[in-house]
Amino acid sequence: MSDIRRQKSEVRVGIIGTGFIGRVHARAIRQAGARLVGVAAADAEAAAEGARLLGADRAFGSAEELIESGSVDVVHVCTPNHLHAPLALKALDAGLAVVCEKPLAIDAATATLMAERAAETGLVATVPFVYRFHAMVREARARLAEIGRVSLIQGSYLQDWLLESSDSNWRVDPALGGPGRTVGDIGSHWCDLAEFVTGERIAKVCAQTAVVVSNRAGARVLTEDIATVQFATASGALGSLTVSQVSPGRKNRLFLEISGTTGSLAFDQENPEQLWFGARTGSRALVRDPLTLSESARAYSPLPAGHPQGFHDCFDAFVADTYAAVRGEHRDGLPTFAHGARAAVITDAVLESARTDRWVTC
Ligand code: SOE
Repeated sequence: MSDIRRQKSEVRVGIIGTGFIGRVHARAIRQAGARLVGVAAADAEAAAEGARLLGADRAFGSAEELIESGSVDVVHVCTPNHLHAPLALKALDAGLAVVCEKPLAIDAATATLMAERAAETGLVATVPFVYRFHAMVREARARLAEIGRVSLIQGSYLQDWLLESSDSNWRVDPALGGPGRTVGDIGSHWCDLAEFVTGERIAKVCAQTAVVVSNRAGARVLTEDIATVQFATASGALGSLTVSQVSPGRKNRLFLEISGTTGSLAFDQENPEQLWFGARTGSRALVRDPLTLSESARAYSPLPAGHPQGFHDCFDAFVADTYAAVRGEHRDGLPTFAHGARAAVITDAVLESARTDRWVTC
């Protein structure tokens, strides 16, 4: 029996990887009242620096050492993509709960295997599809019935941090990031959110991808900077998604709009305090206000109206819900490895469609 089932009071956590997102995880871990026992990184020196920066009790010489130490109950895998699967599987095999960054794996088959392994072990295994934790996303989900039958789901996720040829990152290298980039890195968030809010299932996709900046840091770029996807859901709704990491001025603009037969809902991640409710007459912007939100959204609205919440709050709520699940409590809308695998299946379908120039089912 893992320590976590014996020791309910304090969740002991290790982080593997100390980049930008590792720091966000560390903050959320502390916020959830858990203990950040240790950090592992690419090497012992980076781990020592990471432990200092993240405020962990200690540094581990390697990820394996951390996983096998017997001193943690939960491992957060915050490494480049190619290490997600081996490390998450090792942690599950060691009886540990796992939080693994997205994309869960660099291909759908591996991600599916990870979801199956997590289900077999019964351990909590989650993926930070954190935009689910915006209060106004929960509000959209709660109000879905008010817009009638969903006919159209569309939107985009646009960034510009890879606009210049001098912009580079491990995600661009297929050996570390996987054969795709923009679709798995940010398109996965959008697809997860679209399916989460609507309850629809994207059933087939027809996509195009392109490399816009063909050389970065002296190397030829092989992974897509942009993609356009049209899709149909299992119930017959139509949709489209545009993703880009080279759209000047767009920093982290995830936009999702759902048209129903009687109303519309629209959410913009960069303006997360509002949800647009569209109607033939009387369209209005709903504001995040715990006094008027539906019950499911209120749970993710700790601050009063007019005190803006954002990305950190989403992350904090995601980690808090993960640890609640570790303690055996149910939390609605927790993104698990099954959702990570689902996003990986859609990602693979998009990349295959672009490659083969045909519709692909997912
Ligand atoms: C970079 O594109 C990135 O940090 C993604 O990896 C995250 O998942 C997204 O939330 C913000 O952008």
